[in-house]
Amino acid sequence: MPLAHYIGGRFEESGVPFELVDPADGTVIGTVPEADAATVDRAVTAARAALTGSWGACGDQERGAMLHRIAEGIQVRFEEFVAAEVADTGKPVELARTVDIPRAIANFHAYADLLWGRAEDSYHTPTEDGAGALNYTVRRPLGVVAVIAPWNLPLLLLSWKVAPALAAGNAVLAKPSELTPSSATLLAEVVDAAGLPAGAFNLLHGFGADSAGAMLTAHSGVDAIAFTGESATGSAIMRSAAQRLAPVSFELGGKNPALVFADADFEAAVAGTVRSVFTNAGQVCLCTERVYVERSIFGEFVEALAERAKTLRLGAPYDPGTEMGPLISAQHKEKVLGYYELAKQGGATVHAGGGAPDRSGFFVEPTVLTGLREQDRPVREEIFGPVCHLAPFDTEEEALQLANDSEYGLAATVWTGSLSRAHRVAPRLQTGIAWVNCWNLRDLRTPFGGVKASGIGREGGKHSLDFFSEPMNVCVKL
Ligand code: NAD
Ligand code: 6OD
Repeated sequence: MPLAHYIGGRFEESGVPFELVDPADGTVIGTVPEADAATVDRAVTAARAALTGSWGACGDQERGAMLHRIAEGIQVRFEEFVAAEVADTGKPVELARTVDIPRAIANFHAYADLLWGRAEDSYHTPTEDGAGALNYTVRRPLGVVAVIAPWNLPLLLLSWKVAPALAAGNAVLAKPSELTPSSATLLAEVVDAAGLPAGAFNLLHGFGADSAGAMLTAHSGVDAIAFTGESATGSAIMRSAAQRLAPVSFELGGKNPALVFADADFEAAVAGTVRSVFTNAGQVCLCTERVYVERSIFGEFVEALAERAKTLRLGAPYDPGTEMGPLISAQHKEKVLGYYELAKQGGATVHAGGGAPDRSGFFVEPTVLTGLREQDRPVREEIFGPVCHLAPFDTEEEALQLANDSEYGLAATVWTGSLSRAHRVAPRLQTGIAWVNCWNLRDLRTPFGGVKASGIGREGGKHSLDFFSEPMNVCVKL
């Protein structure tokens, strides 16, 4: 099926088409229709109708069953989803097979299951006549919610919000990134086959500013917005939502630090840092871009990391042995290379990489830098590429001060052999997530999100269900 919007249970291709490009070789691989204002309006109307129709009448059990069917539907078409994700992103096929698509499946199963574990407060309240009153909480969906997702983990991050939004009984308007529309379109087919009532899930393609994204966030028929993407986009969306006081949940950018103490398992810290810097070509919001290493092992650590970076095999997604793929677009490649240049001009020592290989596609080299000052832009700003800057520290206090000196606060990683240090340091990190001796180890029930410019609110487990629903107090005089 060609790429299409999915509105009120129907696929449609309205709107001016734009081109979809394969990042691995720069060729055009398809066209995508850009939703216009009338199309967005139709989708909002369809979603509102679903809330007052059969979707609104579904109980937890029915919605849970539908979510499980969606998960099973993705599983059945697993390789199609893998191929879609690989075509749009150029990522190594193994990454899509082991992370992106399994996690999307897990997201739907997890929120279907979580519906059953949900409990609400109830209180017996004393009254003067001695009979008392019963207070209890009812949770209701927010209504029509817009889910706007980025391109780096397309289906994983879209389903991370769509699954809890549907579980809580909302009608969803999903907009994937303009760069990665394919897996979301397959998801619409799976949702359709899973028998969700028309309008419960709708899909719109298009760009952000001055396009479908901005139209959704400004639409008076959209009751809430869940967004993952750049912090600057979050600000624009918040301004738009503020006009009508619509609630927002934001998962935004990061400039994540790793702290490597001399008492850490050296090999594990190097291997873990390689993963946390270079996975998905550094295009994961949780990737490490700043590495602080205790001075006594600094030189040895830099050398080990650079050695590994130099041997990472860049390649096409289906080439056996490919460890790192391209960046998402020519524009993003230009941005990342701009930071490499800025670092060199700023006096950085380049221990690995620093440029782009001579091949088609949007590849850049895995890059390891030292020697910049903390206030230099490549150390302060999110690059979102396969690059990190390392600096030494002398004390635990200094390590914490360096890690926390950032406008961002998404995730941090601590490598240490001391249990006491781990518990001392982790809670003092100004981030939403701290990993100790691991990276990106996820339990879907845990709170996920960032502080400072890295986000607003928490998602994950009951936190997502809390965002996507509103508690109401009922007080009954007995
Ligand atoms: P982006 O902000 O450019 O775009 C994300 C989505 O928002 C896309 O669908 C885009 O079309 C839409 N959009 C853009 N401008 C908009 C506007 N004015 N109004 C409404 N919608 C708009 O982000 P990106 O480049 O796709 O993704 C990379 C960024 O996302 C990085 O900063 C990364 O750190 C962040 N990210 C954060 C998390 C997290 O969980 N914290 C996860 C993944 C990515
Ligand atoms: O694992 C997740 O649930 C999650 N939200 C990951 C975000 C990755 C950012 O690129």
